[in-house]
Amino acid sequence: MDAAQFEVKPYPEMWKDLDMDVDRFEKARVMLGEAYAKTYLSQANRPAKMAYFDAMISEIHGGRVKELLAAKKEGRPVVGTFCVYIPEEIVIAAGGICVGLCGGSQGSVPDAEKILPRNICPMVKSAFGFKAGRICPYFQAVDFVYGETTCDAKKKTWEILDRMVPTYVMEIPQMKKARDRELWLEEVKDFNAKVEEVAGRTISEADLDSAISVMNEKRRALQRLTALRGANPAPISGKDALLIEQIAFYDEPVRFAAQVNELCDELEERVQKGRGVTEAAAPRVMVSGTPMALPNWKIHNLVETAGAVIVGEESCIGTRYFKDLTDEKLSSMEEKLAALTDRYMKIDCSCFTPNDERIEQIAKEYENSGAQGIIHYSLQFCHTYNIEEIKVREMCERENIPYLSIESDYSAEDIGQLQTRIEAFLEQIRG
Ligand code: BJ8
Repeated sequence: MDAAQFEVKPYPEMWKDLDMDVDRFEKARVMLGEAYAKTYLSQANRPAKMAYFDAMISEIHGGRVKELLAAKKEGRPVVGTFCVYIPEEIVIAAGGICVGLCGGSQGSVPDAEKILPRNICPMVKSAFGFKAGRICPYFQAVDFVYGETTCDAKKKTWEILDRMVPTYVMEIPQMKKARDRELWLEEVKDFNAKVEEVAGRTISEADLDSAISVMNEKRRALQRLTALRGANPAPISGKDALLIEQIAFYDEPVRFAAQVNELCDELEERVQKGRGVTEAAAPRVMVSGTPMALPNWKIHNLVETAGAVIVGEESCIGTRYFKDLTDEKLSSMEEKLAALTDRYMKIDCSCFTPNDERIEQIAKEYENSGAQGIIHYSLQFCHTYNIEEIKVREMCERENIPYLSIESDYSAEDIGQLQTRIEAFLEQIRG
């Protein structure tokens, strides 16, 4: 797609109907389009099949929102999410849609800071600000928001967010003992009941079977993409892969999986021909840490502008979302809900203690990706990832893995300093 022609399409009438601040949102739309064209469409040698994902961004404020509104008209529930602990299969089984709400932009942070404390995670502030400022069509369209008891910033924000949009909170335990699993299973059952209530229908075993297979298919497609990034030279940029991982949270899952698989077919061909987005000698970096919600492309942009390629994201907008599948060969509803619980319990978020499986997972992904160094990325004020960083660093020291730790927010203030640190890190890898 031509960068000069690219725009995020406007839908002012629909935004007005959704009670949005249309004038403000119009400015955000233009800015997003410009940032996208500059960050994405300027890349050389992109796979042709990225065209679908460019179109998804072009239609982010319209086409997909229309689909959500049409679903709502049919009485299908639309659930806004912020965390990969939501058992999406249950929503899909009820004919509903899960949509990951944006939380990766500095633009909505001042709206949040009028209400919330300033010294909390930028992702929480950004997401909350989108609702407070009425500048996100998805937030305006959802039936309810799914919240969870992971970190303190999120769980206390739900109480305030609930004043603006119904917010359902699922209790996620902080440990993974047998009694925690029991509690978790009960919570999954409660969520099932909540979704049935909103949908006005009962979820059958067949509904759940088909939803589990839809989500497994989607996760398999993303696993395939990750595996292909292990080739040298990398057949796709880290920026493009991150974009796909971000779009995974709001696109229709069957269509999305088909598009990722088509892209993977193209990437397989590239790998066979030894064709990459950079030369084989370019430093290969893996990123690990907190999620990078749309449109947070800060670290990927800096690293790849400096001549390296990112080959993996150990993150919730990354492998933590799709590394585990759900067992499909179970007969009763009880067993299926238990299988879902077991699948979600494998997610290794730093909100758990202990969480050593995440350190093992990072080492495994590092090896599989053929990376030559790890950047640990933590959002400012995220205590759990910031403290768990100690164990990631120790593992890297033990294994002699070049390592850089970055703590950042969404502002542009630290760009110069980050650029210098990233360049020095890449020099270390090159050396
Ligand atoms: S499963 S990582 S999506 S909780 S970065 S808001 S933890 S202060 S996002 Fe997360 Fe679920 Fe865990 Fe994943 Fe809080 Fe930290 Fe902010 Fe975070």
